[in-house]
Amino acid sequence: MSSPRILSSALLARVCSADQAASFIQPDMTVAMSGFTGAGYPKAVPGALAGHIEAAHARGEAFRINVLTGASTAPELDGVLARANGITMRLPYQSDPLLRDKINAGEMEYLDLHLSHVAQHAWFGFFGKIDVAIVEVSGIREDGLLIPSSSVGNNKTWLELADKVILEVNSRQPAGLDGMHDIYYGTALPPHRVPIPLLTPGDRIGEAYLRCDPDKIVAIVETDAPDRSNSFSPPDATSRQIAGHLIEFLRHEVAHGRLPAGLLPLQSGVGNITNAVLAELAEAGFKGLTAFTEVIQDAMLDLLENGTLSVASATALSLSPPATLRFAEEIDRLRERIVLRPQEISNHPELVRRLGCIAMNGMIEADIYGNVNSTHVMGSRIQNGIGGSGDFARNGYLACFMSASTAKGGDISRIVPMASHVDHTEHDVSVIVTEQGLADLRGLSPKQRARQVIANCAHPDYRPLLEDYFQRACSNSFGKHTPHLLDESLAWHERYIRTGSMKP
Ligand code: 0RQ
Repeated sequence: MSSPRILSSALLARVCSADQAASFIQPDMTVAMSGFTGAGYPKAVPGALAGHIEAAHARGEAFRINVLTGASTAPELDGVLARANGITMRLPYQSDPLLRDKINAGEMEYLDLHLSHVAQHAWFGFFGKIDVAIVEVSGIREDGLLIPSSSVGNNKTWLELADKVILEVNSRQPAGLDGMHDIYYGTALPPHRVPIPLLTPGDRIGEAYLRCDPDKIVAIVETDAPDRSNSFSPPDATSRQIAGHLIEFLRHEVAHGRLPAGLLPLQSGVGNITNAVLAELAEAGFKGLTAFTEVIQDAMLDLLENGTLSVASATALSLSPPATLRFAEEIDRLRERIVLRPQEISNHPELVRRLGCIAMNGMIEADIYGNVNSTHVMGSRIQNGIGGSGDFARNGYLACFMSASTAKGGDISRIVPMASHVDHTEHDVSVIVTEQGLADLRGLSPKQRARQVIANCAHPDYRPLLEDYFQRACSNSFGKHTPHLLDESLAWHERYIRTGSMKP
């Protein structure tokens, strides 16, 4: 037996079927898997495991596991395990519709964490013992080192902490990924930590390969399957307006000497709006920018190709099918300019603070005082998770949050009197942008911020309602520092749940 992607003859002997590999996983185990924004997740073993779980349930036996990943995965992982009712606890970020429904129906537990915290919390022992790691790689070298796949996520930590390791070797991942990764092995537990020697986004401070004790590798499954590809719609009028406001602001900051001409390292969340902002940066004539971010999406690839971006550091790719093809074709040139790192480094608060990242992320809603909700619809239904938005917003040079001013055809205002859930507090938010305009909250008191947010960001249908709320709160609030009418502050959300619209 031979395989062009598995060059270690000792390990080749451990190749088996996904079904055989899945049999190493028993009820109540904690299983740590690769995968980040639909890239580099195991594609075969979770499906086989879901089959085992369903068979056990059909026999009347309990079978659920705890699932840890890097971030969101795909229907072949989160989807199949959710459908099989196979998950007790899932962390740290998800975006699968089936899984989301199970969480919101109260049928399983979900722990939403800052992505930079996951590896260290695992090392601290906060998640208990990790029984099995299932990690996709793009190849195994003769010396047993693992060539990472299209995402790195927490794989270094999973391989080190798990009792047993199952590898999926995916030959669909471009062989040219070899050399694109930078796995830093210098992290430690306090009090033994030392500064991370990364000075610019493109620095390589570690090794190109993942290490794994060969004795822990119990099974290797060969796959040939694509990542879940994200598709991006072309920027619509709303995202172009949002991008326009943000770029005008960045230009203004450069003109006033608060940002250098090449800006500061960009962090850009996933989604159509952030994709549109990146696209507009090229149009606006910026050159030689850098990115220190989590995910490389389509527009970032365009910027690397046209010279707007000189280098991008991330932990994962998240590309549409056409961009995936382009990436594979140009991988030899891109390898010099893309560095994929463990998420504890790509999102590291110390590095984000020192580099001075410009954080640009989406939001569910913001309140008039600048508190931002990134995760919960109507305060109680999880949408995805905080992801890396907090790692970058809290520590970056600028924390920008963007969304359309309304949702659900105008029935929901995304600027509200009081956020129904807070992920990013008023202390961590610099700029809020909607298609209506931009509120620069830096240096402003709560009441000054409220005036900016209402005037610049609220939709005209809701602006008078917010003005009315704010004025009455200023007159009647118990305290006049951050005025609120507590019996009304969440009434808009309550009205939406009751009537289907926030409008009175
Ligand atoms: O639902 O598609 O069913 O209509 O929420 O909203 O406007 O399409 O926005 O896709 O940019 O997502 C915050 C979720 C925004 C995202 C969030 C409904 C809306 C729609 C999505 P439908 P949009 P986006 C790096 C950074 C946290 C993680 C992060 C996110 C759906 O940006 O997950 O930043 N952020 N990571 O209709 C009710 C509201 C609503 C609402 C939107 N106020 N009330 N429903 N929706 N606002 C990346 C990683 O960390 C991996």
